[in-house]
Amino acid sequence: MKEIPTVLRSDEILDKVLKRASAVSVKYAGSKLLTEKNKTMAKIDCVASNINQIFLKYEKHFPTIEKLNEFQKELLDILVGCQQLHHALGAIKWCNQTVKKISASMHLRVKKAGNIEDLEKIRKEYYGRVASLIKQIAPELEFLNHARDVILKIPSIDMNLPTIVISGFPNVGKSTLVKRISSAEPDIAPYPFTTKGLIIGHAKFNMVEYQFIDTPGLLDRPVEQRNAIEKQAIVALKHLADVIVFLIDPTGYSGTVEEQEKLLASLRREFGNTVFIVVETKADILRRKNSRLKISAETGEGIEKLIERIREKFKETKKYAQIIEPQNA
Ligand SMILES: Nc1nc2c(ncn2[C@@H]2O[C@H](COP(=O)(O)OP(=O)(O)OP(=O)(O)O)[C@@H](O)[C@H]2O)c(=O)[nH]1
Ligand SMILES: [Mg+2]
Repeated sequence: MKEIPTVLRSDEILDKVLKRASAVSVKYAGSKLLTEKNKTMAKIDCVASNINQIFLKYEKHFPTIEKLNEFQKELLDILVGCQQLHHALGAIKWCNQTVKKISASMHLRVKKAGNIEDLEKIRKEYYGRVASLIKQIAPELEFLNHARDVILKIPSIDMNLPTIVISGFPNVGKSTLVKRISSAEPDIAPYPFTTKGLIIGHAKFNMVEYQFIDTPGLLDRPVEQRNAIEKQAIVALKHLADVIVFLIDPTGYSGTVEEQEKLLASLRREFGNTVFIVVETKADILRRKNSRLKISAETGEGIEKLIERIREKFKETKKYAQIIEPQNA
């Protein structure tokens, strides 16, 4: 998603616009009263136009929810909440319009003012009303700044590339595999739930670029019990995966094989139309006797075969037909 400017706090906005307004000066207009009237109006305009500028920038740079694809929408909803985002953007729009209306009505009062004291009163009243409006949306501004930080961390995903999503229980070695196979640089650690978001890497095999997605580990539990971290993995499986590589760690370091098999079965039910490759990992520690592909992401054993399998299996996907595989692939 695109660049978003830092969202200022309400006190920062007030500071900024009032400082600018205090620096406003006008030419002598023939009388002191007229000059002061022009100055007051210029200050009001300065505050209103600076607020407008700041808020329009936010409105423009935050993603428009309706324009996002299903993956982005669902991910944004998990990470920040689409409704809250919509509400916060609505609040700044409302604030901006209200400032404009107040400014226009103050203009009329300035025109009618009969002396300099009245002008001073009008200016103070205007600043007070603007300040209370901006303070009123302080929670929304804070929320937007938090949303900005989250949105900027969302990796950019090319929906047209062949996409392989790596899934499995926590700690089975998903990140180690994605790091070995692609350009991604995920954190790897000997404990579960190290990966907390989606991490993208790329790799080219036979001139075709593939996109690999490292996901947070999943436990075998119903959707309603899944936390926001796990839900991101589900969104990737649902919207991005052409091929799902499901890792099973047979060593017992990542939960029992039975639990992992149950998760696999439930994902197969949920994503029945997606091609699965089931791989047993950590083969350098334990190699069971079965027909599944065995790899060690640690030593590199079996990785070439896995790449072969991914390329083969990708040919079974809908996206394959849309992508021109070189004749010699
Ligand atoms: N011996 C051995 N250790 C491995 C292998 N793959 C990963 N590990 C180790 O297993 C631990 C977990 O690896 P990660 O790649 O972080 O596992 P993950 O599945 O991404 O874990 P989460 O992000 O927490 O879900 C680390 O200590 C890795 O070094 C492997 O093939 N062999
Ligand atoms: Mg990981």
